[in-house]
Amino acid sequence: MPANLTPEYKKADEQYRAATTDEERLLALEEMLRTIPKHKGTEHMQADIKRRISKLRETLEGRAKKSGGKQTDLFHIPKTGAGQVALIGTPNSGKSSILAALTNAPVIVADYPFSTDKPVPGMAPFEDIQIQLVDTPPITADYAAPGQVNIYRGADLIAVVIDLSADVLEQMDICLRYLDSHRLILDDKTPAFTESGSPLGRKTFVIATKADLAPAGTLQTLRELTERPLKFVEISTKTGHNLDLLVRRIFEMLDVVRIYAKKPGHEPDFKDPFTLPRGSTVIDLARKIHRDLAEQLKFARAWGAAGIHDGQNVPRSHVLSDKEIVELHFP
Ligand SMILES: Nc1nc2c(ncn2[C@@H]2O[C@H](COP(=O)(O)OP(=O)(O)O)[C@@H](O)[C@H]2O)c(=O)[nH]1
Ligand SMILES: [Mg+2]
Repeated sequence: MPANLTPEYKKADEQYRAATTDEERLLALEEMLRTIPKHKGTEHMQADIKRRISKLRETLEGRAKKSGGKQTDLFHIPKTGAGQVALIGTPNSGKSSILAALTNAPVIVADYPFSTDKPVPGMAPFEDIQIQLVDTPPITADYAAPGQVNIYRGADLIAVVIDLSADVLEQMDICLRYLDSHRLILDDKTPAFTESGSPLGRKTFVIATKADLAPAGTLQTLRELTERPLKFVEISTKTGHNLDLLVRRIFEMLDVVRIYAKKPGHEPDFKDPFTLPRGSTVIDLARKIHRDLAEQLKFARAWGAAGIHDGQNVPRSHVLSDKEIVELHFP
């Protein structure tokens, strides 16, 4: 290797060697391409990385076609609801108990380690929407199921589950190391996207659980000694402490808006709101509701948005706010 390679490049190169799936290999290669010093001396290497990237892309696309779009990967959980939150934690940290407390998912809660061997999704209700939580196999300092990283790559939000009655610093270290080694933590040190636009990190927060068993001051110590600017929510699934707050915080972190669609001449549909990323506009909503018709949208009216009168006409570029009612008019 030429001596002038940067630490970032070397890190990406290590990630490439440590990768366990082709998706991860692709991400690492893209990162290598992004970080390699661009000069004459590395031209061969750049060309080689590009060649490997296009070969991997072909393999992955071929695989996707073969499976007819159907997902056969055990570690891919199709998204439903307003957002997907994947849990991560060491054995017995209390992950399955969180799903058992908030969803109807058939999880096994047990006081022996490794009782969860594949991801299990469940839906947690929040007001008038559902949020998808995914229980996962535990990770340890030197083991995670091969392919498990795909759960986290596919999720909107990652929840690090820490058992407040056990060694909190060790658990935190194991989880953050794992997420870091896969470049899954979103902070100002990690770029959000690879050169070709694949998102790298995921928003991450901490569920500090078993508060009923925690020695006083444990959460405080954990907060102070965690060098990342992570949000913490303290709960107990045993007593129900802060379970409602947890779901609310998750909703806030998902950063989506709920929109009640209304057909002209009808009442709004309050039962089944559409959810879109905050910042979405009227035309984004139209695309979500009527993929083929969206571009023909004539006009829209909105109720309950800041700065407009109820029922006022709004342009395609109107930015939607949470709980707004929108009526779309097509020719
Ligand atoms: N006291 C108490 N025990 C809990 C709590 N959450 C989980 N547990 C217990 O911790 C053990 C491991 O929980 P489990 O959810 O299976 O952990 P997982 O391995 O991370 O899925 C079980 O015996 C649970 O009953 C809690 O909030 N308080
Ligand atoms: Mg479990």
